[in-house]
Amino acid sequence: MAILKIYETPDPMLRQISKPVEAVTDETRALIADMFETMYDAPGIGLAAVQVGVPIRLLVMDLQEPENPDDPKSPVIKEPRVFINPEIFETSDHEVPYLEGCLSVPDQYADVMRPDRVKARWLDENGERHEEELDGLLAVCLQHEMDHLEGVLFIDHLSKLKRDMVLKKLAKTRKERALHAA
Ligand code: GNR
Ligand code: NI
Repeated sequence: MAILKIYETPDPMLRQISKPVEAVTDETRALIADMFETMYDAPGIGLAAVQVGVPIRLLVMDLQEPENPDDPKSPVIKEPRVFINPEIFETSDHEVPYLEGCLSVPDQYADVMRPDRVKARWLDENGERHEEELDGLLAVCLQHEMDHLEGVLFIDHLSKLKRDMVLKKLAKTRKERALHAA
């Protein structure tokens, strides 16, 4: 297993359109294991393969929600999920805002509007088909990850003014980091 490099904006890798996974093999499963290790290390709740430089339609997710949301010391429930060649075939008409972040736009957060429920199908790490209606953070995260497969970042959903603000803050954070590291 290995922690992989996460590509960050404006790297052109993140603008690639990811290709369908033709067959779920041991090689796919090795990449999935590395992606989980990379995601937990970051830490993040989702990761698309293109974010680690492999533009294929594969993403992993683990919402890692606390058992008791009112008690920060309660154990987190780990629920790793794998989505291969995911498709959203129905979305609700009701959109809700969610404060999103992205490992490829580090430490920046902004409200993004998305449908609050989606029906999706996908394959898992064994090549088995799944079809489910998702809501809450799971629906938000799946849509965020599926955007990555199309070369889209959450900042692309913002107004130009807001996007430029986020990118300016990102540049500032990077400059400060470089100073601290020196
Ligand atoms: O870790 C992540 N948190 C998050 C929070 C709100 C909405 C989406 C996400 S996904 C993000 C990890 C990531 O960049 N996945 O592509
Ligand atoms: Ni992301």
